[in-house]
Formats: sequence, C-alpha cells, structure tokens
Amino acid sequence: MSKPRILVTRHIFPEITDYLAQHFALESNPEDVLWSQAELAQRLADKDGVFITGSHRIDTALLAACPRLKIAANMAVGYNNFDVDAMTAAGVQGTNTPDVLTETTADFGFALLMATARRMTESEHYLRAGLWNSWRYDMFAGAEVHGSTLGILGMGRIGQGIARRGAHGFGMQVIYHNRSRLAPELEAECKARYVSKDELLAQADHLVLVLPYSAESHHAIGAAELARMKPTATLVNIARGGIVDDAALAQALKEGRIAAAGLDVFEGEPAVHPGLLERSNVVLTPHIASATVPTRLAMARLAADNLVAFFDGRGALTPVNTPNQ
Ligand code: 8YV
Repeated sequence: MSKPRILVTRHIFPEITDYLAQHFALESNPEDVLWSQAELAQRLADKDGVFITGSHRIDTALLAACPRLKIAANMAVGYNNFDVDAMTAAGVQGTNTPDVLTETTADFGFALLMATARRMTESEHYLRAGLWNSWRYDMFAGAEVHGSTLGILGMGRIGQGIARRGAHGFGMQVIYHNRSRLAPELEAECKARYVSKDELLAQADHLVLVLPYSAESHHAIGAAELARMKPTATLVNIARGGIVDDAALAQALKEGRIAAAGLDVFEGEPAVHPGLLERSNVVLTPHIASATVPTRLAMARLAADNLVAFFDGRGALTPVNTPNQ
C-alpha cells in the first residue's frame, strides 16, 4: 500500500521531518516560505494530511479545494485557525498539542507579568540609550508583584499554572473567572477564588488573559472592561490577539486608565497596532510563550504522533473533533 501523503506547512525540527518521512510521502518546506492560503490549498489538493501551525487556516474554502484531506495536525494548543464545524462536516480530523506546553507557557506568562510590572524593557532601553547618570528615588518605580491580587481570565491548564506560580511562589491572592468553575480540589491546589468577570476586572492588580479565542471571547477586553480596571493595574495577554481590542487598549494606556500591558499576541499579528508600539509602558513579544527548544520539540513530536497514530488506525491522540464519517 502506498504511504499517505503529508504536507508540512513550515520548516520544523529536522528530526521531526525525518520521523515523518519514515511513515509518509512527505512534502516539507525547508526554505520556510510563508505560503498564502491559496498556495497552501494548491499544495494540499493531493494530500491526505497536513502538519500545520497557527499561521495557516483550515476553513471552508481550503476544505473544498482538498477533497483527499483526512487530518490536520496543529502544532499548537490553540486551534482557532481551524473551522472545526466545517472540518467535522467534511470528515476531517483536527488535532492540537495540549499539556506539553502548559508549564513553559505559564512560565512565560509570569515572566511577562514581572517584566511589565517592574518595567524591565523600558528601563533597559533607558540604560542602553546612555541616559542613566544617577540614582533617583522613583526611577522606574513599578507595581508590586508579591502579595498583590492576581486575576486570571480563563482557567484552563495554563491559567492554573499561572495561578500556582502566583499563589505559591509570590504569595499573591488569586482570583479567576472562567466559563465553568474549577473543582474544589483544583481551586484549593491553585489557591484560587472564583469571582464574576466584573469583580475580576475591578479587583485585579495584574490581570492575565489565558482563554481560548472564539466568537464568544472576541474583544472580551475592550474599552468598557478596561474602564473597570484599576488605574494601577497591569494587563497581560498570552492567549490570542482578538481577545483584546488593541485600539481600545492603546487608548486606555495613553490616557493612563491602566498602568501597563505585557502582550505576546496581537490582533492581526505579526502586525502590531501603532498605538501600542509608541507606548513605553508596554512590553511586546512576538508570540513566543511556548518557545523553548524542549517544548517546541515536544509540540512537534505530538503533532507528528497524531498523524502517525491516525494513519496507523489507532485514532488521533489529542483530537479536537469527532469528524463525520
Ligand atoms: C504556537 C500557541 O507556537 O500553542 C499555541 O496555541 O499559541 C503557540 O504555542 C503558535 O500558535 C504557532 O502554532
């Protein structure tokens, strides 16, 4: 029997490409060209499966052009690049990479919170620009982290990781809001108290966003929500662009309605709203929360293993849908 044909949309670890090549007839992208959706559809037209990242979408138009496609393995835990209903209707399995990136992403969320609250990049720019010539009592005075109130919007695995770091490492009072409340033993482990979204906004000294992106969470933080936050508060987004209304955030920062923001994700990334770029009280990183070598390797391995298990007839390891037969 001939091997299933697989497309790998971006350049990935050579050991993972080699592993995939043992199982599949592979078309990879060693030059790491960023194909358009139309180019992707062309290349996928004769493929049975795809190893994909969040920079490409599996949507109705693509599915219509790729009748052989049976599985899309996302190298990401978030899968808002999938039109899940359309995939299910077309009989296409979707998979993601949960768990393997949880702790690394929580580490980064906490690092971004710290860097933002304590004005680390802003003060480094000042030093590098040769502007540091003396001590001042209030030079780059930031917000307290230890003992403060940590708010978490979206309490999945990564949110819980951030809660544990805040509660156990920094003695923070942790409050959270989520679609559903955690089981009591998980709440106890995270030392986290469930509150309404309004209470979360009003009480958090540092608000971290860790919820999945969907039509429901689009602009979950907009002008009205920012107006409810403390003027001394820090906002951190490691979830997805689109959860925050970036224009409203830039305006709120400009007017001092919140103190600072740490952003790893952006609406329309890799483009960044100019109003955010011009603010010094914003720490900006290029969507790197899961970016350590061991974690990215584990993500790639899990995406590849999903393809291998699926075509071996064992079923996907971490499915996000149950496709129609
Ligand atoms: C990915 C992410 O690196 O897992 C996710 O959901 O946001 C990142 O870890 C990125 O989406 C590229 O696929």
